[in-house]
Amino acid sequence: ELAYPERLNCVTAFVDSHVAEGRGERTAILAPDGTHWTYADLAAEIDRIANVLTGPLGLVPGNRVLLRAPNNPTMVAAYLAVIKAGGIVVATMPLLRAKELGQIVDRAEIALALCDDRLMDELTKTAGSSRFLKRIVGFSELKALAASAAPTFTAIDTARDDVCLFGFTSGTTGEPKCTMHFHRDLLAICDAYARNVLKPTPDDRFIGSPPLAFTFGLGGLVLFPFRVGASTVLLEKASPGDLLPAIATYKPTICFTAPTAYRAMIPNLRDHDWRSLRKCVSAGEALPKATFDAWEEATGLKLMDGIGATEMLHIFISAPEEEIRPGATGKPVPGYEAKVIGADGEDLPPGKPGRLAVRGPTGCRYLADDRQRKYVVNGWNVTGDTYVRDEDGYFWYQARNDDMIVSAGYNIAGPEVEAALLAHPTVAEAGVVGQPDPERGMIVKAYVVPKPDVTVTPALVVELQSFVKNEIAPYKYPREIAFVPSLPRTETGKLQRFALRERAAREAGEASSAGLP
Ligand code: 3UK
Repeated sequence: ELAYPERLNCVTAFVDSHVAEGRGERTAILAPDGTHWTYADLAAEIDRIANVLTGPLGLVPGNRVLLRAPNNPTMVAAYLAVIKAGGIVVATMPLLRAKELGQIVDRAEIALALCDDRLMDELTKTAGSSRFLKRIVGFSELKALAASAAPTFTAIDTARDDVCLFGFTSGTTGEPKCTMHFHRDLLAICDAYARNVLKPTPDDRFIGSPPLAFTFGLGGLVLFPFRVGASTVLLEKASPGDLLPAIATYKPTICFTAPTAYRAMIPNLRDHDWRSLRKCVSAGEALPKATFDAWEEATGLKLMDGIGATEMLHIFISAPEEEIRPGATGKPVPGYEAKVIGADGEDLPPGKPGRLAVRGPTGCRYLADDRQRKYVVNGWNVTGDTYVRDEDGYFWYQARNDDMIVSAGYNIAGPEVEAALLAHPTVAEAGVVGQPDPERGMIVKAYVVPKPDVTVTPALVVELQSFVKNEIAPYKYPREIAFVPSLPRTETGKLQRFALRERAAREAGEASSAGLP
């Protein structure tokens, strides 16, 4: 059981404790702009900004503050300063446009925003049409104000159950949902998942790609390193092409990114020195076994898969390296329980696919949203994923519930067909959805990005089809395959299946050679 004191401001545990206990000179943050902040430097930055927030910017506890920036040191200092001052952080994805920012501002009733100067335009447009947003402070203005503020600030005496973070889901279906998390939740993900599964030490150095506005990135690039006094490398640009050179430069030991990014890095590993890495975490989407195998073959490292969700704050099913079962997501993180349930909420036995339900130290609290009753049922969080549990308690991902393809009466999980295709040497990426079909209801349609230098021919279509029939049950093979230069993805690295489904619906009925030259 995780027990935290009744009065708790989590920033004290993430930063101040290291300074107070003599670790102030250890490195906290490194960045390509030359930043090298010790924990003492970070603590002073946070405190100066907290003084600006509570002084000239008029923040009072409970106020929500929007943050908009790429992953950089000022973003992290501002993030923790808002929380230390008793405010609630609402971090936003850098690619969001004025309309989406406006939805967030209105839902969260945000009056103050702190924004990287390079990303001001869309936010300024939002402010023009919002009755809530009153003040946008650019990072350069914030730094100027902070430069003349005092470098010490006493943390606001919040309760462990005070909200400190609003996490917006990406909203692939309908409006984005706003989830609320407490001070203790930010510690709980470190003390459940990180301590028991990832097991970082103070000498670890973290790196990765997820935006800090995505709780996968917040945990992996800020909270997990800071909980143990380790260091983090913050990259504003972290595509697979940027990540490998950064790994060679900064020699990190732990990497956080999406399964597709690991896959994209494999062919280029030989050109960069990645050998400092000792642990690699994959989340956000299912990790295909072919990607796990290829990464292990190239590096000798086992990718650590883990399923997390904005609603749960971070990862709740995963496995320490020595317990990894390739192809499975893992077992419930210590402190969490998980089960597979049927249509009426009944527990299903091992081997039967059903909806995943979890409970533990973190959980879903939507801000004023009817969907709460759908996500949390009898105290269990129902994530919307279809899973199978095996006899040994490992959980095997099948699909998002709405990514199941029903074809001629069969239930086919798109990700399983993708995983089969990815095992073929010509396939770089694959996205599989249902395409409306007059006879079968749906047929399995695959969008395939071929590896560079692969010549796309009708024979390759046939070859991929028979390859899939050999890998998995033959009825699951893609009746149509279209070759595409890239697949649509969200800023969090997820395949945008709804976009592929729309495309497939448009292409329904066209020749099965769609996409061939
Ligand atoms: C899917 C996975 C299979 C799954 C997240 C780690 O992804 C995160 O949060 P989101 O709210 O999406 C949640 C949904 O994404 N998913 C995530 N990881 C996996 N599916 N295998 C996986 N390993 O559908 C889940 O319901 O964007 C991930 C940490 C924090 C996060 N917020």
